[in-house]
Amino acid sequence: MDNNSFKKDVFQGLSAEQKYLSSKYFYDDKGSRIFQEIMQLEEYYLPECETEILVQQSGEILRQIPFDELDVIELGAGDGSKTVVFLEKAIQMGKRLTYVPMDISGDILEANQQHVKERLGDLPVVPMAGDYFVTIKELKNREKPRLVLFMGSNIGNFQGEKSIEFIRFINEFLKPGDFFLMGVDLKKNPHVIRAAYNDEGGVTKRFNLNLLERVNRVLGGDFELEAFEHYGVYNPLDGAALSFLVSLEDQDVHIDGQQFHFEKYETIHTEISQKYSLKELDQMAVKTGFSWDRHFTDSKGYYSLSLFRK
Ligand code: AVJ
Repeated sequence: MDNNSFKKDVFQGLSAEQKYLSSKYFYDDKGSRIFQEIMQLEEYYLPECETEILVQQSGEILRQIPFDELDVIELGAGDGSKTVVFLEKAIQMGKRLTYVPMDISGDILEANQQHVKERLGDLPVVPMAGDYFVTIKELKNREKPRLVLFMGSNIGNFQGEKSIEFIRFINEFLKPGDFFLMGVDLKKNPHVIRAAYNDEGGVTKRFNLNLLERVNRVLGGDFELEAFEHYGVYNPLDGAALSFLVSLEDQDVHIDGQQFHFEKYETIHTEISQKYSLKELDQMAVKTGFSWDRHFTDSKGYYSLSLFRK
């Protein structure tokens, strides 16, 4: 991530009427490590649900996909530790795959390749580091049928129409008959969702505050971390879990010669984690140009792997 665009985004976000910082900046080395901790939390049910579906239903998902040979393209692949379960099943079923993991971080893609090598030996892997909006275009001329994976409920970070635009972008990349498999956190008991973003141990708080630390580290800011608090809410009316940082004092912060004023209890909006119902997902599939969809949910009904076909 280059510091100039980070700085530009931070200045823009902190100058807005309602201050905001983009959740994409959570994931520097430290933030990525804290996110690994979040994934181990009792309260943060998402990874466990997704793994349950992959372990128990990969075969059923793959039976919907009638290709013997295909490219499996994963956006934001991370270390691939969960995806191997799915890839392994596909190979067992006799499918000839090429796995194309994409991620911003080249380092994590190396870990990904290690994982895949250990578990799946000679599976052809074509890792692509960089912004997937850019790198995916390089695949346009490949002939084989496609399955695009977008796991981990990352779709939740897109606000409103942005999620529709994103899925349309995937749809435009696909050829008729191709598939898109997306991990989605579902609407459920609001207490359960609220707790997932307000863990007892304060890991989510550290994750959120790391954004300010990153501004201090990288842009030479002087945020006092003790003067800000984490606040997570879930609103059942629209299914949005929102995270904020709350200024506990009337204070000024300086970043590279620029001053930003915070009134007492003024907030910085840092993340949206949108939750969906299966009905809403059906509507999204239609809106984004898919003609068929099917949902694979965990035993609690907390989470869905939703398969869309063009
Ligand atoms: C990685 C975007 C799915 O929104 O649940 C976890 C990130 N934020 N705890 C989510 C996150 C706070 C996570 N996603």
